[in-house]
Amino acid sequence: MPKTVIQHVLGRLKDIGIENIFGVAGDYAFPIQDAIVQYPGINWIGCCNELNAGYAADGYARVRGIGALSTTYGPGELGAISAIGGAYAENVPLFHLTGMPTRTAQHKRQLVHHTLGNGEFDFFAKMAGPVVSARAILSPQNAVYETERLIAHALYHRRPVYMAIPSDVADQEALGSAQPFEASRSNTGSLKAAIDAILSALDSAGTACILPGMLAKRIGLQSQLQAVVDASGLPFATMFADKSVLDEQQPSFIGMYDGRLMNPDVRAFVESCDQVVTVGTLMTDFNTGAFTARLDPMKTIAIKHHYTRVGQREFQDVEMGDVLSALASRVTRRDEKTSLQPPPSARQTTGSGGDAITADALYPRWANFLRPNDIVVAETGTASMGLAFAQMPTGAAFHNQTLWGAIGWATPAAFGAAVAVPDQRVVLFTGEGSHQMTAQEISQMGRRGLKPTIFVLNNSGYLIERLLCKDPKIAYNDLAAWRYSELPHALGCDGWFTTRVATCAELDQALEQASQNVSASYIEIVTDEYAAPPLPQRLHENRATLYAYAT
Ligand SMILES: Cc1ncc(C[n+]2csc(CCOP(=O)(O)OP(=O)(O)O)c2C)c(N)n1
Ligand SMILES: [Mg+2]
Repeated sequence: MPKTVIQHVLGRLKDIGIENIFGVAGDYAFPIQDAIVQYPGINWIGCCNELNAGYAADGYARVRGIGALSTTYGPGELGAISAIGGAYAENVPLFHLTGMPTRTAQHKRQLVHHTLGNGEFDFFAKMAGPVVSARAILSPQNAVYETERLIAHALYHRRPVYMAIPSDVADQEALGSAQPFEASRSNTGSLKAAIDAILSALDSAGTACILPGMLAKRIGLQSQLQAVVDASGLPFATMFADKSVLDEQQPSFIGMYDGRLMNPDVRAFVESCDQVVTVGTLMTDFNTGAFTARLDPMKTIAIKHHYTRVGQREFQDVEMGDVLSALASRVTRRDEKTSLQPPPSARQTTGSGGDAITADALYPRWANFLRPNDIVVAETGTASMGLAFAQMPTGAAFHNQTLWGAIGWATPAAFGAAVAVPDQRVVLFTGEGSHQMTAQEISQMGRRGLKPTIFVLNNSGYLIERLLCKDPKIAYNDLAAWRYSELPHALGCDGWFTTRVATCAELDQALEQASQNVSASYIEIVTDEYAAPPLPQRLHENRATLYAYAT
């Protein structure tokens, strides 16, 4: 049977691991979305709006390696564009499938709905351009070739791609042909030279350590990276965006490295090493303690996705996976001695009874609540800045949008993660200001019988902004006061455990109940307006030097 354009596209997406496509319906996308609903082994996952669909696909892809969303033309696709930008910044490969008006409507420059009314039809594909690695408008002739090209881009760059299909094209027979995408390989000579250079740098280093990076996780190289840690005996520290790339319960983990803002012992050790091996890290503001980290490039071995740098020498055409595998088999084991210990996993908690929930009371309790294999989704704001310094249990993954930092991401991303792995516990930590942006997506979790644990930190406003701006009490940091714990009920989340807690005793009871709960839990935690964990406090104290705008 000849395949239609959309059948071909979905077949290839399924081949590379896509089993769920998030989105919002629309008439120009009907042929795409009819096919998704009918396609064996692919599920349609409806979302409340396109931005949320983008975030949900992003959360799904962080867990499963790749994700997809489908939207309609114009207002539909533009709603998703901020989420696509986030996926680009954070190396999350997504397929954005959007429906377009028919080719005839385009040729006739018809005044059809969802256009700007000026007869132009390719504006929205152009607008997608800067936030994707590649884009295509399909025809029956180019569909097969363009699908392979977009797959190659998404996987080679680990970035989103955009595909628009005119509504008369989707059900036409796919006419062309193309070689299926093949994963890129290293140049053998360059690979050997890179490994020789790395080994020689390590052999002459008195002390060395590893900074594992999130890109290694996005490419699916965690076991190869772990093999390097095991074979080399090198300790590792982790930066914010890279948290939980490797298991934090192993003796090689020495703690979080955040420049001069946090953990001075970790900073002193990392920065004193003769060699630091970075694997897919990015030296962003939030990874480097607002650029207070000091790593000498001459003492850095940077293993990137498609090239490696050893001091000044750069080795092109060497794949991260090949470098890690070769390194694990050739590196000499050393027993790097550091006196550094990661924070204890079960932390002492403070506060009891009717005491208010301070940051000191809250963050250790949250850390103790986590268990092995949890999927933690932590929103931008004070909550993630506290939790990032809690040691994750074995197998637990910590997800945060550290570079893009769009508040509102975490709630739909937690939905996407829960769709990706319905049998694992997904725990969402969000500030209430962020939650207000995308809270309606919890209804999709309820609708699908998913069982997340959701903590909404209610500190009466945008606390992180209060701490960074000139006047903490300024009007733009205040919020409408919602009754958060009533949202699940209003949004159709039947059978959820919901509560609002304002004292330590209430919090302890809620945590206990949530940990026993076989259904979903939604806990609103009320704290003082200024209850902040150490990192945001440090940012506040140092804002005059760290942020020009705060002076
Ligand atoms: C989409 C988007 N809009 C605005 C911001 C700016 N911003 C960063 S953090 C923040 C406030 C977060 O408040 P909340 O979720 O209540 O967390 P808190 O810091 O109070 O714990 C805002 C508005 C942003 N990062 N992303
Ligand atoms: Mg808040």
